[in-house]
Amino acid sequence: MLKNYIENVFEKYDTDKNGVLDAQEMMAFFNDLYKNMGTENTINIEQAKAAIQSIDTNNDGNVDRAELFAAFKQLMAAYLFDHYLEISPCKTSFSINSNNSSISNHKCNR
Ligand SMILES: [Ca+2]
Ligand SMILES: [Ca+2]
Repeated sequence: MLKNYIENVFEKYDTDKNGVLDAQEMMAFFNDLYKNMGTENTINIEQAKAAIQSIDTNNDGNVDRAELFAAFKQLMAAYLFDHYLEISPCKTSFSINSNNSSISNHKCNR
């Protein structure tokens, strides 16, 4: 389901057909997404670049299918947690501090 969606996104927004979304293409994608959600929000090229940076795991400056897939999975998980289960994933994750071997609850910074 999500995979098909990702394919459609690339079909539509990867306008130069090089298999990755660059900042221009991401900007078009996000702005259409906002329009479909009925919000007046738009993002500019700088915001598109920042968005790419946050999901660009191999740091090539572009978003490939796997990166977009991972980003959407995270987004949807966060959304589901927030809206349906009313617990945020960041509230339920713990980390072990190797310095003093304490276990700390992650603070939600969203
Ligand atoms: Ca492209
Ligand atoms: Ca990349």
